[in-house]
Amino acid sequence: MARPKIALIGAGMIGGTLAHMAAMKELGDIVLFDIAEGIPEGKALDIAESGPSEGFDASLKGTQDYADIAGADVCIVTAGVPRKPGMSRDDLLGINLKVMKAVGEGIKAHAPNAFVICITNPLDAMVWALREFSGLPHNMVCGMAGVLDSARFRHFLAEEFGVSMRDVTAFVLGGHGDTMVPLARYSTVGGIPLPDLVGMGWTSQEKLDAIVQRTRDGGAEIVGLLKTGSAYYAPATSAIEMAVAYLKDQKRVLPCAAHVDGAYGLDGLYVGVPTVIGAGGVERVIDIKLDKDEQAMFDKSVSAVKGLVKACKEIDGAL
Ligand code: TXD
Repeated sequence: MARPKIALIGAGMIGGTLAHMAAMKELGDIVLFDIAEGIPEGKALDIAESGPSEGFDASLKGTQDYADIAGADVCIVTAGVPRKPGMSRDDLLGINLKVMKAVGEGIKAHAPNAFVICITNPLDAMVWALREFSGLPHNMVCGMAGVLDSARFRHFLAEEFGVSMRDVTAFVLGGHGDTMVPLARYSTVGGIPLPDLVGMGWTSQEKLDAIVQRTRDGGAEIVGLLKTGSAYYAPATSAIEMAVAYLKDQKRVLPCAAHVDGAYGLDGLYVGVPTVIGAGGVERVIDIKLDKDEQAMFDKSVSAVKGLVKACKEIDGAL
């Protein structure tokens, strides 16, 4: 049986890390696409040259030609530009919307059967735009944010409790960014919900609130430290986890930006929700019951995402 084909659109910091991880895990043959000449070719060659020491069998190719992604099983999209000083949110939105148009059309023409994971920011709006431009079925296009946000939450909780992060589960809903909704009562240590752990004296409500806030600010914390870019190791790992769930039909329960139509009272909006990911792509959206406070936070997040989508529609009349 031929190896799966993984197309990485964007060969920057996350794209390069994705290629390295996918090769090390032998997920399949890898095509790195970028408009920047030499970058995808150089990264592909450099990673391929780590193969003999690492002992993986995977071919890597760098390209500027969408024809090379033909027949890809998975496409992970990181293409875009970051926000620079003096650039407004709408400036960024306009530029990355054009990028999504080019990428969406490339996928539509060459890899219409792929499972597509979008990472480009602003995430919830870009995944929506990518779906519109590619025309792929909604269940085959999703966005990576929740896995990363909940991984950050789990890491902070494991540190606070002095336990293995493997035994910490966490739930994060809503849009990626300031309005994300970490759900304490659905987050557990060995099955014990966080509010119970507060009651048991494992931590205080104040400390838990501070961890929730640190999770919301997780991306900014890394940007503040790196100064020249944003996080890439954990974002890449998170997307790989989703790609593996699809390729191996794992039926993993993972939070991601999925098309929600019916659940949560929404009629067709991409936003972060718990899902089941398997060979059918996003196979199911899990519609959990929210309490009043959680619902209020989720509503705020939903209206922020709706605002971004509306701004996209105003920028590109075709949408
Ligand atoms: O949780 C999340 N979703 C995120 C999102 C977490 C961290 C970072 N997140 C976003 O991912 C970030 O705000 C960016 O929008 C993307 C990619 O981050 P990365 O750090 O990899 O950005 P780079 O290094 O700037 O890489 C972007 C590449 C760069 O090589 C450009 O030349 C390329 O995208 N690019 C394109 N490739 C193909 N086609 C087009 N049109 C194009 N335009 C730029």
